[in-house]
Amino acid sequence: MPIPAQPYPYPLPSSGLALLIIDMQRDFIEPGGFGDALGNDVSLLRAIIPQVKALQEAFRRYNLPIFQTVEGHLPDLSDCPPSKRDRDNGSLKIGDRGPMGRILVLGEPGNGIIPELAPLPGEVIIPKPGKGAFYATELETHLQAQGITHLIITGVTTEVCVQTTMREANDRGYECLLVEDATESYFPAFKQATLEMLRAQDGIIGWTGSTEAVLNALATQYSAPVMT
Ligand code: C5J
Repeated sequence: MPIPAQPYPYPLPSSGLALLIIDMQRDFIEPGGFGDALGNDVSLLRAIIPQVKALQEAFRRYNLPIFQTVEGHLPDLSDCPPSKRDRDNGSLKIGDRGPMGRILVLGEPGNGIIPELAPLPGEVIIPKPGKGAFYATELETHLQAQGITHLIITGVTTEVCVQTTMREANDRGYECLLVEDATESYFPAFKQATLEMLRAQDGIIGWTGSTEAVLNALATQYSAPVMT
């Protein structure tokens, strides 16, 4: 069953579907992290947690793969271009020590996924040094190994890491649907513009649709494994 979406229904495959959750880490969503240090109102991003959680639970129910990413750098910052660190004029720079440990450094408390969306054992977390989830990561290897062709995309922030990832995925041939109410930005106008540009020109980058539409289609197309 296709998912009602824009610019036209998204072809839900019988296999090869995965959920991609981008950067739902404390650094962006909780006070004291990178997003806060840059002067953003991080409470805006919390609004999508119930929708992302509902999708995460549905994918688990139907035994479909889930991949989460976190943006972060090695402790010696050898994978952080000086340009990225220098262009950040916030109160704390990447690698500086803040209330949740070193900003945007892998393994620090702030780099962890928020407790509401904690992965289960065996679910893959992809650390990524860039904005796109395909750049310098193992994501594509995982997707290819599991025969994934279609991605349902969620997370933050819409116009930065989510959009960059969806463009990277599209260039690699993945059919992507961005879930409108399961992605958020510190800047509502940027979110809206991103949704419109991704689905423009007959889905030049892909589709956008609602959590409800995705959940309904999943329930129709897939069945939960029978517990014995
Ligand atoms: C940013 C992200 N905004 N996850 N990262 O720096 O969108």
